[in-house]
Amino acid sequence: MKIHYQKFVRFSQFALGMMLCVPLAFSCSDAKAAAKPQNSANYAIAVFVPGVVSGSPVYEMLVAGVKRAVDEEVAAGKKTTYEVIEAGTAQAEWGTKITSLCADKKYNLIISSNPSIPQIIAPVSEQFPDQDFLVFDAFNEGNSHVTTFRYNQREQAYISGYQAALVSASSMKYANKQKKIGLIAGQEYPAMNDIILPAYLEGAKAVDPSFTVDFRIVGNWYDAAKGAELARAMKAAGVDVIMPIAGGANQGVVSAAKEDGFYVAWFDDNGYAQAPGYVIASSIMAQERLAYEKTKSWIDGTLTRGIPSTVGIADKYIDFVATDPAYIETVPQILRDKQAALMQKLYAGELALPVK
Ligand code: RBF
Repeated sequence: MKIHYQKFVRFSQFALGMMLCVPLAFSCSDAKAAAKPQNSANYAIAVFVPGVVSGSPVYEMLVAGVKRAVDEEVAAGKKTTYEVIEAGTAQAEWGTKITSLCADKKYNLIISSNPSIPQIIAPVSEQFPDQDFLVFDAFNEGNSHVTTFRYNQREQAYISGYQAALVSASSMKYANKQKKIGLIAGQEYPAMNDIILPAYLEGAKAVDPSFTVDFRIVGNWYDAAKGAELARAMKAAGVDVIMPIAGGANQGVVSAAKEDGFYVAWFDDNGYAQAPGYVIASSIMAQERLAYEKTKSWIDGTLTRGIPSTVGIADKYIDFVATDPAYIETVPQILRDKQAALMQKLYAGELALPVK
């Protein structure tokens, strides 16, 4: 009985799959064929957020970029849609959630972001070989349905470390004599341990080779109380500038900075408004622009699929925000000039910081 039932279920799933799949496949290829000359395709896009959007600059920018691309399609009269699916903080569930998204067969494209995603979608992509994925802040080779873009985070973290060290070594109000800066991460992962942390130290050492980094882990991407607790302990241990890369937990670091008096080097987007007078750097990745551009090129059929790309300072996908009034007010001219000189060297290619 049971076997029959399972067989029946399997058959019905298959039959249902075929019923859903065949028209979808046809409508999809029809749409794609017509996409270029008539620009008339309608697509359904899922934005799979591995975590929660609010409080995480990378995810806020991701959603904003896709939204801008889809809004333009809609304004041009197309029925392209996007849906944001927050996978939540239980990382063990992300694989199952992505699988069921594919099984829904509702989405022509699944967009996501973070370095762990390619590994999670590898088995899913085998199961659903026609499903297209576009993943930012990630690297993957050898799958024509998985297109990745990563940022040169050696550049991004180097300019932060350089600025953090300039401020720490200065006579600014909250700077002390110790050559110690901090980094608080949500969790450890290869891009953090092998690229961001070493480059942050590398940038600091370019100011003074005696700099060290106090590196601590929240253990998740949401616990602001833990973020504040770590930041306070670091400040007590002589750290005067902290770079938080911990999603929602960043807010704890910001409030500890205001209460205990230390500086914050913000990462990923413009963070000067988080705590004017305390935020001394904003080392940004142009994830909103990249997500917008690549969603658009996927829609119009011009995206080179299956190829990993790395973007950085040369094309302004990595940059330092030096024009914000809160930056100009907080950081003395002499330090801003030094940061600007570093950026000039990077823009001009006189200093090259490639990622392997
Ligand atoms: N960054 C966030 O801002 N919020 C997150 O919830 C978040 N979750 C992550 C989960 C994993 C498994 C990994 C590997 C990274 C995560 N990141 C998160 C970090 C993000 O991808 C990126 O490295 C940092 O934002 C620095 O650019």
